[in-house]
Amino acid sequence: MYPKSQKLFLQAEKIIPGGVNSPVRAMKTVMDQPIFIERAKGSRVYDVDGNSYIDYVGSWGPLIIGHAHPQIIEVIAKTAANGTSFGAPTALENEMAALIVEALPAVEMVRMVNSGTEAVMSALRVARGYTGRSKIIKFAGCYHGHCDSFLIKAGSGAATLGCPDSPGVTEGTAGDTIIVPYNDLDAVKEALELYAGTIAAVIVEPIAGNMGLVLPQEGFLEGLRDLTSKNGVLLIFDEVISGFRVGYGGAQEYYQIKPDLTTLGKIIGGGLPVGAYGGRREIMEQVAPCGPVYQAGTLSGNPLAMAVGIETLKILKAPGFYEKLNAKREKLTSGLAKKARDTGISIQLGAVGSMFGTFFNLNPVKDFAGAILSDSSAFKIYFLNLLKQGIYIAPSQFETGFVSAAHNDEDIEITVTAVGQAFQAVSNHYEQH
Ligand code: KE4
Repeated sequence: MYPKSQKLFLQAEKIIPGGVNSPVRAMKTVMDQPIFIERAKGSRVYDVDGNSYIDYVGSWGPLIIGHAHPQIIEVIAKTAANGTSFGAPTALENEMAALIVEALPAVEMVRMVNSGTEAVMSALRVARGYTGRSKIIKFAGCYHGHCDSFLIKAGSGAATLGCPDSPGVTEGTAGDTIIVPYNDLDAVKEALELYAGTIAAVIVEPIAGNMGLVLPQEGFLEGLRDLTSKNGVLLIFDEVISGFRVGYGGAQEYYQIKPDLTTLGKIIGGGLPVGAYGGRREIMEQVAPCGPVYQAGTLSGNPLAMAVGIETLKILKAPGFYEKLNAKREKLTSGLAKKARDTGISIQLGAVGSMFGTFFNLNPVKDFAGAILSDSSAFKIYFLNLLKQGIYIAPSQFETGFVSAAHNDEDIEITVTAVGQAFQAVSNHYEQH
């Protein structure tokens, strides 16, 4: 099935750790070797062996308008013709900053960086600099990039590979990170009391997309906002996934909560390397050269990423964009739910905006402890069966699926049919064992 991918992987393994430039791409828990993608267009990706797939990974979220969108290709060519990076301010950065500030209710000032990790790492430093406090509360199963302070009970690739706590993170660093279960306000309250006066911030994925898809329970986010305000602790919404995904105003508009700081990535770069962090003016004015908290980057706000991000946001801003996109996802997930009922498979199906997730689990999943009880062998059968049918979902139970504007009715119908067969394969597996 994948001889050319296999050959490329053997070469890659010799000179790139694990043969990949990001662990979760290794597909380690579901395949002997990853598939190498050659190209993509619209809702489809094509591997080096000529196989075509309807894509629900979307490069882990950025490709909300689909692959190789004509307007994106055009703006890259036009911008590149004027040079790729100057290390000096450009008008494009003003335009991107203005779009973000206008879109996100809680962001008065924003700094561009080059990845989600860099955005979160910088937001943490500002929070510590602004409050003069060291500790941070994060939620088990949430993933905030690979900065040391967050590689503790982390989700996504860290959870997939079973190393939610990474070697190389020092005791001192780990000691400043307090872990509590997602959706557990009592645990947050207890931690705030126990470490009163030492906590700089609580960071949360307002929609958890890195332990599979886990939605905030009624009152959870409001409770976080209330508890942090009462304790002089900053609330950081990590919207690297949810920003411009669940709506043009992200999760903070969707749930009507105003965090103190917001981190962004993925969609705002439209597939080019980008990240951003922003929030209340009095906090962001602490950032150098305006204030004393240092943060810098050679390629931060580079013209290509800005131009692609701006073009992407212009497309997202069009009236009716999200209604149309979310209706596609609704059609998909109602089809999946029906197939699960028809097959008698017990799945927990989560969905919000154009995000969706399936746990092979008898019980609703509200936190990481629940997510890891899901049946990973069933997920492997499901993933492989779908891949063979030309449907590409994230190769990990601890990720989220994304529908793009490029997915059409036929894609959704093909996918629902394929999922029915994949559920049947899982059901057959259960019957035989
Ligand atoms: P990056 O440094 O990978 O651009 O962003 C880190 C990050 C921060 N916050 C959230 C909520 C994130 O989901 C991420 C990165 N997401 C993963 C997939 N869920 C990236 C995929 C990968 O690691 O290859």
